[in-house]
Amino acid sequence: MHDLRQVSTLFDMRADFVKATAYGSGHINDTYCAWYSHAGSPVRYIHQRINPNVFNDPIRLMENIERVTRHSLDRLIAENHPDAYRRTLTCVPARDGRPFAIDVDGHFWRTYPFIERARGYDEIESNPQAYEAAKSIGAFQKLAADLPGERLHETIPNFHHTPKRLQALEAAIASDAFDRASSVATEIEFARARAADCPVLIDLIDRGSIPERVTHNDTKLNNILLDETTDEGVCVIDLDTTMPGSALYDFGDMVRSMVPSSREDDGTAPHLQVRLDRFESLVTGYLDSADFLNEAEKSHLTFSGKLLTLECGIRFLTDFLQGDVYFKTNRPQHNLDRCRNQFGLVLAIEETFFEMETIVQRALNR
Ligand code: ADP
Ligand code: GN1
Ligand code: MG
Repeated sequence: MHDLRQVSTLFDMRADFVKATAYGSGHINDTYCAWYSHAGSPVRYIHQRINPNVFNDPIRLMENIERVTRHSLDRLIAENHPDAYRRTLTCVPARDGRPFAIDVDGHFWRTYPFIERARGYDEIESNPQAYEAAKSIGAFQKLAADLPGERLHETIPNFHHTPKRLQALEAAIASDAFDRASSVATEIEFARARAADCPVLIDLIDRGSIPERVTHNDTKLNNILLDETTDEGVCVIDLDTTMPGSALYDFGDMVRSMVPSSREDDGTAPHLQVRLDRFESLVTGYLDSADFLNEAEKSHLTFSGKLLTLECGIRFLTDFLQGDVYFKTNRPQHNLDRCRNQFGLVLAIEETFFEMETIVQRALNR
């Protein structure tokens, strides 16, 4: 636990610090919810320590986030949105005016207003949630498409370069630093058997068939806050990986997190299934806002779900072999369970691929 009272002094809070607790279930950053008294009224903020093992250039990362969130806010205000500061993250400035602060240990921190009356879900509960979340991501991509200025920084280069993710797995198998490779022979075999899938999207991007867009790149359900009473999409959060990418990375990662019949870390899920009803809601919600997709993008929607799930499973397996250094874990085989779950979902998608395609076609032809 960091000294959050101390952290709070680094920002221009204009409110009295009361208390803070660790918050959320993100796998990457250290997130705290802090209560303040603002001229006597209770108000909450999020203080977040940026994970230095994952992001090696926090200044550029925050430059991206500052640009994207200002652009969203400007748009919302121009539209006279009554809820503008709840519909986008906004950076609370540090004492020196920058959108981040550095503590005595050299850690980078940022502060956001807490988005109230909204929730992020680790596990989906209903079809309207899939519809709303996906609609929010389509809208986010649309808004990001007219972000003025230079190309955003790549905060994690090759983040969704699936062949490189497979290479990283091979390197982890070769070094086998924790002597775990023999215990995961089945999972290694599963990944290797799908090597031919890995370059499909990257090749289409390289050939120019799929355009580069500004995308979020980490669109799992709990990174989209939904209104706690209506389920309406309220705010897209976790903007660390918002950078040049493919719309299909965002769509595929939503499939990964919203269609399975189990939690991401349930490694023993028997007969993990694709919930086709969830998938239909997801596709419909996404297409209702993402009205800019080209033919190559449209024809790879289902495939992107399979690929992003495979890629994520490969990343969990790699981290397991490397001694659990990237994703936060809270039990010894946590990453392995996550990997098994993702690979179970890949299989389920393979088995229902044609039904999923039919749903996509139906949604496109509405
Ligand atoms: P990580 O990169 O570790 O996933 P996130 O930015 O996603 O970090 O934050 C972790 C969790 O904290 C989110 O899933 C969400 O539940 C919560 N959270 C983050 N920012 C806010 C915010 N501004 N308002 C409310 N909840 C937030
Ligand atoms: C991480 O940060 P979080 O928990 O929202 C990861 C994603 C993975 C996801 C798997 C920066 O997302 O890429 O898909 O875990 N984020 C980063 O749950 O690596
Ligand atoms: Mg997150």
